[in-house]
Amino acid sequence: MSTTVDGIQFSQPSKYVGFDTITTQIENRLLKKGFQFNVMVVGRSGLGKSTLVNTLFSSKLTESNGRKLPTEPIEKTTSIQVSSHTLIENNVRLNINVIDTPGFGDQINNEKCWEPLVKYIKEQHSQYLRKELTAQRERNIPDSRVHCVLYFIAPTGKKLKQLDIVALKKLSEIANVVPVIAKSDSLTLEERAEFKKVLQNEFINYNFNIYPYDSEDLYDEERQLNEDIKSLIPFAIAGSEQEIEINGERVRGRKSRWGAINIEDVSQCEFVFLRDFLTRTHLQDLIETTALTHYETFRSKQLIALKENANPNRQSAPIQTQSQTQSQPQPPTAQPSQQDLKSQPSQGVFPPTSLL
Ligand SMILES: Nc1nc2c(ncn2[C@@H]2O[C@H](COP(=O)(O)OP(=O)(O)O)[C@@H](O)[C@H]2O)c(=O)[nH]1
Ligand SMILES: [Mg+2]
Repeated sequence: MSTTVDGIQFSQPSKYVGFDTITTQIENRLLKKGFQFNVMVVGRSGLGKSTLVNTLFSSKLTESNGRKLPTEPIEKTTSIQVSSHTLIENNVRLNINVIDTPGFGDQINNEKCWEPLVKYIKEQHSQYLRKELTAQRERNIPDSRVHCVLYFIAPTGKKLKQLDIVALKKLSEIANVVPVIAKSDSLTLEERAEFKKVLQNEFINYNFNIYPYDSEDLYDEERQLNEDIKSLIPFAIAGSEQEIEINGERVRGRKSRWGAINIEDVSQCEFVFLRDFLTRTHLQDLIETTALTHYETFRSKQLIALKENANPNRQSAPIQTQSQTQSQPQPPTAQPSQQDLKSQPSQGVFPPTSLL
């Protein structure tokens, strides 16, 4: 029996062929390979970044003791520390890289402390591109591209600081940024709702490109889910690696000045929304959007710039030097500026002429 829709003939084989197992075949192959998820945590020290990562994956992925005394030295610049872990749940292997950024926002002058983060993200794109362009490229190129930046905002109740404005702008141009209100248990529910409104307005005013993005490819229910998530962002979270007893039940929680809170109770804190968003509904989308949007943008800019450089008769303006670009901080704009575009090759991120 066959039917024709829009000129395409649909028919069912007269006996079972078995190609419907292709989804299982794909699944088996993916299971064998495992999944790679790279998450960067950004925010001043002591905002609970390490605690949250450990709480999210219910595992000790990183040391979460913060700086305990004011006398403890702080990092002189933003440093980057990557730790790798493999988690297994029902046969699914998830390799997680946690990219910690100690020292971010901890200096007296924090003007440029976002630069090492942007450089790191671009370097991972650049490394991937280099591997992709070699003649004998690997079948599975190791993926160190940053799939998600969790950006921790201090629970001040006030408008964004200059550092947050610039860092959020720069990071959201090149990666999936998910802002969170850190340690939200230090605010009352009313203060929290008010603060969230302030921040949502700030995001609109500064035109940040916050994940998840609108796309024409989404089904209606996916679009609705994204709308719901956008209304929650920035998630007001609290993390805890400890269990406490509330009403005779042992739950993951913390004792705060408002009493004890169960961080898995959505009426008290939005940790569960964040966890479901990152792991249960958008994990694959974060990975895919990094590859298909952020990396793709980087890749095409690099290849266009390379082509222009290779053509001595090109008409375009000369590429600017690093010192020129650094001395002119850019006002926040929605799209990467022309200057960003031209300046990338000169930042030494990607010198692959010899590879082509
Ligand atoms: N009140 C509160 N304290 C937290 C929270 N998360 C972490 N902490 C505490 O804050 C301190 C610093 O946490 P840590 O995760 O090391 O911060 P990091 O420097 O941002 O990685 C530790 O004493 C944590 O127990 C939270 O959500 N609420
Ligand atoms: Mg830490």
